[in-house]
Amino acid sequence: MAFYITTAISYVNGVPHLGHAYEAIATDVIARHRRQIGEDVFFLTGTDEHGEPVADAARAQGIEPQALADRNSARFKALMPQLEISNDFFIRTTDQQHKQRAAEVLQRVHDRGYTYEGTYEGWYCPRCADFKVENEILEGNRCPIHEIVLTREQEQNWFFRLSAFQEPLERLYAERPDFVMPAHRYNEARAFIGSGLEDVSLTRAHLSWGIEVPWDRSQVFYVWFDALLNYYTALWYARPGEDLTARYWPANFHVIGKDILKFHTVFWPALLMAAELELPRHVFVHGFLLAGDGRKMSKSLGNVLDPFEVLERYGADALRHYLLREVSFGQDGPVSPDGFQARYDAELANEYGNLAGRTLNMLERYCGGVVPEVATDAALREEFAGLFARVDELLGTAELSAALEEIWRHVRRLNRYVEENAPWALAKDPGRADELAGVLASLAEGLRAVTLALVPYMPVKTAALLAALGAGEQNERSFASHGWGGRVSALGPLFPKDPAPAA
Ligand code: ME8
Repeated sequence: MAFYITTAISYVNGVPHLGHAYEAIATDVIARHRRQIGEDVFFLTGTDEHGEPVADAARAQGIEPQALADRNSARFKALMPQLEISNDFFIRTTDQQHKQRAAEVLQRVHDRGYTYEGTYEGWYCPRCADFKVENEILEGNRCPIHEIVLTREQEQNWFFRLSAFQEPLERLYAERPDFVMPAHRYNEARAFIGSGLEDVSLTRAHLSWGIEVPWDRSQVFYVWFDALLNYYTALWYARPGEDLTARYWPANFHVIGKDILKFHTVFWPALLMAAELELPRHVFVHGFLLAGDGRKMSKSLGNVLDPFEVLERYGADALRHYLLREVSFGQDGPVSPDGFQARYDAELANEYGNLAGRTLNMLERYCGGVVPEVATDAALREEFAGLFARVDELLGTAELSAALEEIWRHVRRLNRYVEENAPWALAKDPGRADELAGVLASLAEGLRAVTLALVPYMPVKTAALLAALGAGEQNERSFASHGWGGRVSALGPLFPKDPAPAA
């Protein structure tokens, strides 16, 4: 089964920050989970390189927009392997093929009568590259996101007949209550549509940094239409010599932040309808990571927390775990170095790391380094019975934190199982050797099960642990009734306390 998932594509007027990392990580967890259950996944991410914000930032630095885009796009691209992101392609909207394909789609929208020439006048935020409607504007004519003063803009350009899609969009929302998730974002999008759609400007006359409008060379496309189409154009050229569109279109999941809801839940489906293309199955809207000061973390507010420091010292898995554990996915939530440290120590070093360490040690010490091939504990098996089904169900609706909580409950259960059964005491009594073998087979199997469930979240450490457990080939997503006889090998602390920075 094909499964196509995307992140938003990042603006290259700035450099990557924790919010970008968060979105990529969350999307990656879903992609890895789908691969794990055997689906044919295509995972897209990339950079959004045209438009006013990039042109302005380049001008301020005295360089060409293309030079700025090249430099910053490379930083976003380099971040992906550092975060262990398993994207299949990295699109840049300055790619020649994207420009060609996007222009073709927009030409079709024009040919089908959904554009017209007009004069646009409104309050404009150059950072958002967006005109603001009256009820969004803050006091003193300021942008609700960037808090900078908006400018009054007027120009002749081409309009997209968004209003023609009022009824089709209302029908879409009535028929598909899971089109936008979570539910409060669906309600927000539906309310926006319900308040009445106005046509929107599709092109820009005063800007040259963009995709040329094929039927009017004096204009370039408004960056949002160019950017949204990345989800479609990428499939056409991501794999040289092969067009993946039929295989993966439409997208199953677009993962985006709440500030770009309107574009993805209103403009995007309308644009696809205008171009006669199939609509995505779901748009998942996540919240914002907030800085200590409680505001959105963003480059323009200058309160960015650097993910690179955490990565350098603790590695990608620890960051991935922290972000998805700390902030309930779909909500806003604060993140901080102290919060990271507390969770790292309590959950990774103590709970999971210790469980792994002592299980491996006891297998070595009491079982000659082999997972006993005996029956596992029936009661524990019962408690693990629903784990994978529940994780699959939660991840199916992008409830990443809830699924992780479900897994973590089982990690804690295994630590209690160790305490309850005290294998070190059993080992002192030769008459209880069978009991000891059963306990350690159960622990090994429990550890294998939670670790397999954690693979999408922590791909590096889980691979190392599964290998050390001699369970590298044991991909069965269930709690087996027997130990598998794997040969255990030594593994240093999975999550060492106070690790030294990587060399
Ligand atoms: O919006 N917490 O690009 P972008 C969580 N180019 N997510 C955050 C965040 C934070 N503090 N800050 C930003 C754009 N994001 C457009 C998208 S898609 C066709 C074009 C999220 O670089 C933000 O919500 O400003 C968005 O989903 C993504 O990072 C890229 O933001």
